Amino acid sequence: MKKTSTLEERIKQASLAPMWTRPKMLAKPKSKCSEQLWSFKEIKNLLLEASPHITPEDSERRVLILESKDLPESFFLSPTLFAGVQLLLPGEVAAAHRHSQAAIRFIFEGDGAYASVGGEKVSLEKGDLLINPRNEWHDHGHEGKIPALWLDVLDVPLVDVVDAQFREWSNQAKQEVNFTDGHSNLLFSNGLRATTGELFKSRESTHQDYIRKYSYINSRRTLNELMSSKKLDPYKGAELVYVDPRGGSVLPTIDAFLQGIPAKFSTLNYQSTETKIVVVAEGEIKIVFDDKSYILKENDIFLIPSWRKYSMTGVTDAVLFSASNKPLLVSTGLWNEVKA
Ligand code: 1HN
Repeated sequence: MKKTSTLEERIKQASLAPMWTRPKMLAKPKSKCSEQLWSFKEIKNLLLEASPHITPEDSERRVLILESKDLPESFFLSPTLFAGVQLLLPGEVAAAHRHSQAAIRFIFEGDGAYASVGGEKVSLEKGDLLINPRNEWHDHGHEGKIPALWLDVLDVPLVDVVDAQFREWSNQAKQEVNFTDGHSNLLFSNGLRATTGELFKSRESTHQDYIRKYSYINSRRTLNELMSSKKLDPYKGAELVYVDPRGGSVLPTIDAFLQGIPAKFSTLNYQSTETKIVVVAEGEIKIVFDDKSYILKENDIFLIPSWRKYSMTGVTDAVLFSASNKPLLVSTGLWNEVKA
């Protein structure tokens, strides 16, 4: 006799799922990843050990991925961000390609390295921030003497989840240099903005002009000026956001910040829906949660997940670089913060 299937089985066979068995929605965010600290020294040593075996030709790039311990095998830092540390040795070239994932890079060390982004060749020094919009050609090279290391932050997981990956290799390892270092900075400086040329195009168009590099020397001068005003914010100390001079964040999905925390200054408790990756550019800080605290030394990297309440204290005078998915939250109405 034919066994009649249960209601549950027939629902499943019809490619349906009963919502009445689904976990209830969360009352507040509970991040899929917890906070996490990476030691720069450890990453650098592992990359140097790997370097004789892995060349930039073998791998797309010589990168150690900062993979959240809560997202094993995902290759992701968080549900929307990818982060990795890249090593390029003197004389090496990381060949030109482009893709629909957008990137920023923050330089740890390695004077003499350069990046060509959208035809402009920019030199890289400690603390510089590099912008690599979606679908923009880029290659890296190194004409200096010491290994170059930088942090890559990309919106890879987001591009993955919306099924919008595109990638292309160039037939030339190094792209033609059309503009020398400083071209894009000059076009946007002195309180002027071009109305002719490429600059008037919308940020969605490719091969537009934008600032390739925010040099640390300049950003640090602005931060000094803000800190010398002695009006520190109780939740942030002194903070600057890097902006696209045409308006808004440096990338549609990623914001970047530079923050000063003086020695012994403690910020008040703060939480928000952004997921933030923090790098200590100078000095040493302590990050305190209600159940744990962490000490971060120069170049160390830290992940602050959504809705985790924290405060920061300068162990010494400290400067922090950070990047977050805030623009994504703001543009979708999901930005939320609590100053407690
Ligand atoms: C990429 O193109 C680079 O160009 C670095 O240096 C890291 C991670 C995922 C996807 C593309 C680079 C990357 C990447």
